[in-house]
Amino acid sequence: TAYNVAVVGATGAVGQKIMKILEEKKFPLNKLKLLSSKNSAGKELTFAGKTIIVEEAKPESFEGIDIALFSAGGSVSKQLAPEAVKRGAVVVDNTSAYRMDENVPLVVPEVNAEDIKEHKGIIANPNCSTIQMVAGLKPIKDHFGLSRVIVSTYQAVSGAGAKAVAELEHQAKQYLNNEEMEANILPAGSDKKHYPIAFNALPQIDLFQDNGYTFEEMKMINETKKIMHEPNLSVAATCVRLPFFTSHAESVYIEVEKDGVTVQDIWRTFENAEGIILQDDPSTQTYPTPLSSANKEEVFVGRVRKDLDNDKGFHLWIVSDNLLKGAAWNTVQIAQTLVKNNWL
Ligand code: 11C
Repeated sequence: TAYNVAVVGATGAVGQKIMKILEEKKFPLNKLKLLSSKNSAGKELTFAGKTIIVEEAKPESFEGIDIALFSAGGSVSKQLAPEAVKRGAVVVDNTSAYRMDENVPLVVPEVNAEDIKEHKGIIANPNCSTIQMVAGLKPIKDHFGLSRVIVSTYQAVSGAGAKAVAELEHQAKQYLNNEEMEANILPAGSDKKHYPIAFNALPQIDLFQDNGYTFEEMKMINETKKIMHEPNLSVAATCVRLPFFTSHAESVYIEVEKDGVTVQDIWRTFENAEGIILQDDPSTQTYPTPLSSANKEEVFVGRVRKDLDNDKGFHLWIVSDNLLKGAAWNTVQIAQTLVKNNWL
């Protein structure tokens, strides 16, 4: 069987990566429809050597579509995902619009693929920094139990969109030319104040919530509990933006439930885990970095250490491309799982 697939937000950074992966993985396509906002409609994009004209996304665009991959921002998903579902499509949504909706499965296939079965038309793709962390936590939970997670992130500017990427490039040039840096986007486009990201680190990703945590931090906390089916897991997050373009890195402290677990046990678990590549050898300075993991689909783990005071505590370093496993690749994986299991 081959499917009619729509990509909503086809001209955006994630939409482009989704198209590339659909082509590379030879997704069983009958027809590919490329949709965007009015502004980008009419653009010509190439897929598998053929030119496709991008159309403006409207409710009627989803007639005859089997699977719609949304990556055009929360308001577009709020408005058009139900229209797509009404017309018989299954939506995989890359925005935060439906993630915490109890009728919407929130899925990282290596962790909770089975949840896809329960969908009622919409499946949500988690936040990028959550995806790579839960991919690393799942094999630990399965083998040793998991009671606590404390994460600090080191996140790439591409997570904040193309304008943030351009802002970093511009500020870096200004700084090196001894000019004053202009800041208009980061830490959060819609917040009142903006600070330079070049040669800096910003402990704010997205807007502050009433409890003093940022929305990005709360996404990591709430989404992790939902994906792992662990409402009582203790999770804390501090999310920080750094001046590099691609891949989020995370320092993750975990506490396992089992006694006597060793670093070697954890290594073995990661070596056998789907979608994970262990890169951990201090003797050869082997560990993943944002640059080494960029443009790769796996989640990379290194720097596994036992806590010096808590026998059940371990420290991990988890790195992955935020636009691939963190967005486009996880989205296509969900679509692949849907069709492979006939769960449409
Ligand atoms: C960032 N994690 O790095 C965000 C971007 O909820 O899908 C992803 C936003 C989302 O700024």
